[in-house]
Amino acid sequence: MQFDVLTLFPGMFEVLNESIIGRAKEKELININLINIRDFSKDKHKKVDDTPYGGGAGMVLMPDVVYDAYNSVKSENAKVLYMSPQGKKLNQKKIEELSKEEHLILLCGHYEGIDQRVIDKIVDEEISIGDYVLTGGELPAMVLIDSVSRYVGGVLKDDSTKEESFSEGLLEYPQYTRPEVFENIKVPDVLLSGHHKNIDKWRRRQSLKITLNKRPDLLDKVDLSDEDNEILKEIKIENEVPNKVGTAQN
Ligand code: 4FM
Repeated sequence: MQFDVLTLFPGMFEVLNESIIGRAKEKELININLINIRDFSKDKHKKVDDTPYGGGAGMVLMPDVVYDAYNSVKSENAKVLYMSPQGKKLNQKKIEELSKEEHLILLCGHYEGIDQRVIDKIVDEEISIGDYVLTGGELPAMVLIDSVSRYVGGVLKDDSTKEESFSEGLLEYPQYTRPEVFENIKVPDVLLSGHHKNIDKWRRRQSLKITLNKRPDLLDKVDLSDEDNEILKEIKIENEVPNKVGTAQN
């Protein structure tokens, strides 16, 4: 998958050389091409921004500079995304959808923004990673690249994206590893039992319980089986009962 990033700060993207995304780049499963918008300045002082018409604070990225940067990487089937707090909220569904594209061009804004005319001309979709304002679109672009790349074939060692309960709208069950006893706290017995059907049932119950207790809003959107709904009813009753000392509530 091809990512082209239009940015004034290409150095920020060094973090993508580490860990899973770094390996995906080495294996050429993804390619991340960083385009410094400043290279397309028309000016001997490499100026890329100017004061806003109508007045006001800050500076605005000039449209011709951004347009030339875009023209240097555009392709027939590229989708152009503008990272901005005004965008559609990024979620797991959108991430999976974007992973089916072969070419994404990510436009990172700074200062007070980018001249609206070039946004209207080149941008297919405005994307936000959340309701807060950052100093630039670089961190959001990296969030998008990381989350989308997980869906590219071969990037994850064991493609956990399919079984991820988050993909279907639930939170993940808790994980445990050695030692069996840590600070007097034992790993739940069922996980040591080798009884795979019971382990799956326990994990499903944990996912439902954790989602109910931490993010009940997620349960409104997820479609649950009749058995899931029965388990949820049990969990709600359990939640009303004070825990007896020494009794694990799993
Ligand atoms: C801030 C871009 C102001 C443009 C930024 C303007 C952001 C976000 C973000 C920086 N991007 N989700 N939140 N970008 O804050 O995606 Cl005008």
